[in-house]
Amino acid sequence: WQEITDPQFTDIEYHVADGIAKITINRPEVHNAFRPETVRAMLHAFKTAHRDKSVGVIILTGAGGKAFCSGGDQRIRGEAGYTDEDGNEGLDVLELQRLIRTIPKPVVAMIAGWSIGGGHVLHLCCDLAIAAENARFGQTGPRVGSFDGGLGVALMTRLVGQRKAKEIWFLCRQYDAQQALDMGLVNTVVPLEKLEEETVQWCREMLALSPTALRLLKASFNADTDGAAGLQELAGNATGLFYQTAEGQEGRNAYLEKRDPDFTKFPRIP
Ligand code: 1HA
Repeated sequence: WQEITDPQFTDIEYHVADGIAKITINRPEVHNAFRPETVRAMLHAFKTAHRDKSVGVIILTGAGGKAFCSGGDQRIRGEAGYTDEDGNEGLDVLELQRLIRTIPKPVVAMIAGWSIGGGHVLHLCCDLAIAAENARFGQTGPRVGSFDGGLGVALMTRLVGQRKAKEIWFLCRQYDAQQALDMGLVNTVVPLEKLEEETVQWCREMLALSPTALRLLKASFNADTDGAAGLQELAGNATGLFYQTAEGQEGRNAYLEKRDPDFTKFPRIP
C-alpha cells in the first residue's frame, strides 16, 4: 500500500495499491467512533477515490483489528448534535452514506471487530462486506437516544427482511459474524489474519471485470431502492454513455457549427 497524505485526512488514513483505494477510520481508542472532522475527512477521501481514474474499487475499514466503526462519538454529542473542535454542531454522516452509495465504483466494507450504531449503517451502505471472525454487529440507537430511520432502516430491511430488521433495531442486540452471514448482512467470514488478503482478492476479481458494467449495475441496484434519486443516477449514466456516441456528438457539433442537426443517419434500433 502507498499512503497518500493530505491535511484534510484528519482521523483517517488513505492508501492506494493496484487500482484499490483503502480508507481507514483511525480512532482505535474509541473503536473508530466518528466525530464531525472524521466524517469530513471521509467525504474528502471518497471524493478523491471517485475522481482518481486509476482507482476501480474502494475499501472502507477501521484501524486496530478491534473495530470497524462504533458510530457517532458520544463524548462530543451536544444538545442538538455532534460538535466539532470549533464548537459547531453537525455531522455530515447522512451525506457520507449517500456518497458511498452513489460513487460509481464498488465499495467494500472490511470489518474486524465492532460494527455498531452509525458505524453499522455505514457498513450497510457499502456494496459488499467481508467480515473477520471477530466481527460483531448491531444497532444501539434506542439505547443511547438515537435512531437512523433513513438508510439505516431502508437498507437493513432490504438486506435482512423486516422481521429481522425490527429485531435488530428494537432490541439492540449484538450479532456475531456467523449470525451476520446467516442473515445476509455480510458476504463472507474469514479468520482475522486473512481479512485483508480475502478482501483484496474480491477487489481484484472486480477490477478484472468491465468497469462500465459494474458502474451501471451499481446504479441499477440503487435505482431499485432510491426512487427518483436512484433513477437520476441511472439516467445520468445513460447520458454519460450517450455523450460517447456519434449520435450524441452530432447534436453538440451541430450546435457549435450553427447548423441544423442531422440525425437521419442514426438507426432507430428495434
Ligand atoms: O444513530 C446515529 C445517527 C442517526 C441519524 C443520523 C446520524 C447519526 C449518526 C450517528 C449515530 C450513532 O452512531 S448512535 C450510536 C452511537 N454508538 C454507540 O452507541 C456505540 C457505543 N459503544 C459501545 O456500545 C461499546 O463501546 C461497544 C459495544 C462498541 C464495544 O464495547 P467494549 O468492547 O466493551 O468496549 P468499550 O470499553 O465500551 O469501548 C472502548 C473505549 O471506546 C471506551 O473508552 P474508555 O472507557 O476506555 O475511555 C468507550 O467509551 C469508547 N467508545 C466506544 N464506542 C464509542 C466510544 N466512545 C465514544 N463514542 C462511541 N461511539
